[in-house]
Amino acid sequence: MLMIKSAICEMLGIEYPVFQGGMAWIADGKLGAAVSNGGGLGIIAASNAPGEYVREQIKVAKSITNKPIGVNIMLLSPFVDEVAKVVIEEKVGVVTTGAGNPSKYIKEWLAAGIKVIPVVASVAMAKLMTRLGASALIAEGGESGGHVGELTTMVLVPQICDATTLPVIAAGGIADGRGVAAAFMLGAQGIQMGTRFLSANECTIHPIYKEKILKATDLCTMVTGKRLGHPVRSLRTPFARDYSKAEYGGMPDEELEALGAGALRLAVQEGDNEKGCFLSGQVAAMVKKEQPAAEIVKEVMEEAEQILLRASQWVK
Ligand code: TUI
Repeated sequence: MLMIKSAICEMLGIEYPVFQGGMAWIADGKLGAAVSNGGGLGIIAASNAPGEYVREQIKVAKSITNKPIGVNIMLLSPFVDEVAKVVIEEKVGVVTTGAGNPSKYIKEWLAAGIKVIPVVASVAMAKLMTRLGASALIAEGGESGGHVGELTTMVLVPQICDATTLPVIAAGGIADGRGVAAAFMLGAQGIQMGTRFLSANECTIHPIYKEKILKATDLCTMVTGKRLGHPVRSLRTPFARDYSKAEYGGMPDEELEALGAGALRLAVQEGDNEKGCFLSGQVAAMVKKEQPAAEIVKEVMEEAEQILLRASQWVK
C-alpha cells in the first residue's frame, strides 16, 4: 500500500508524520493517546500547569497507549523548570516547545534520550536550535491558533527548510489533505494540526467550544495581545472584542494582563462566551464534524496521498 513516509516517521517510530498540537488546557493524556493510537504523535500540553499535573497526564496516556507520546512545554509557564525535569523522570520520548527559546534545557533532554523538537517562528531561531542539536523543528505560521509569530506558514516553511538540515514539521493553517500536501511541497517532512483535533471525540473541551469551532466561518478569528508582546489568535467573541478595544484604548498593562488571566480556562472548561478566550486557528471553518482522533489522522493523510499521487499531472 502506498503511504506518505518521511524521516520523521523513522525518527519517532510513528506510522504517519502527523503531530497533534500541544494546545494549552486542551491537549491532555486522553487526546494525546488517541492520536498516538491512530498512528500520529499525540502531544500532552504542559500549559501553565505544575509538574505533577503533567506527570499525571503522561500516566493517563500510557494507560491508553504503548505508542510514542510527546509533551509540549510552553516556555512562558511559571513551572517550566519542574516540567523540564518531569519529562526526563517519566521517560517521555519527544518534547516540543513553544512561545520562547528552550536553549537552556536542550542538552539535558538530549542526554536523557529525548527527541527535542522546538517550535520556531523565525530563521534565526531555526539556526540556533539546529546548532544546539535539536532533533527536528516545527515551523508554525501565524494562521495557527494561540500564540502566533509574524510570518505565515507559506513563507515560513521554505525559509526554515533552507536554514536547517533537520526535518521540518509544518504547522498553522493545515486542516485537511490539501494543506498536508502543500506543506510537503514547501519542503516539510511532517505536519502538525491543532484546531482540527478540537472536534475529535476524545477532545474534552466544553461542548460550547466544539460547537463554536464547528459553526465558525472564514473570518471568525482575530489576533489580540500584540501590545503586551504575546499575540494570540482566538475566535472573535465578546471577550476578544473587549480585549482588543481595551488594548487599543490605552488600558494600563497590569489591567490588561488581569483581563486576560484565566480566560483560556473559562473557554475550555466553562464554555464562557462572555469571558472565555477560545483559541483557534484560521482553519476553524474547515472543521466540519466530530469524529475519532484516529479517523482524523487517517483521513487527512489519505487525502494528501491522493493529491500527491496526482501532482505530476501539472508537468507536461
Ligand atoms: O506556543 C504556541 N502557541 C500557544 S502558547 C499558548 S499559552 C499562552 N497563553 C497566553 C499568552 C501567551 C501564551 C497558546 N498558544 N505556539 C508555538 C509558537 N512558538 N508560536 C510562536 C512561537 C515562538 C515565538 C518566539 C517560538 C520561539 C520564539 O522565540 C522568541 C525568542 O527569541 O525567545
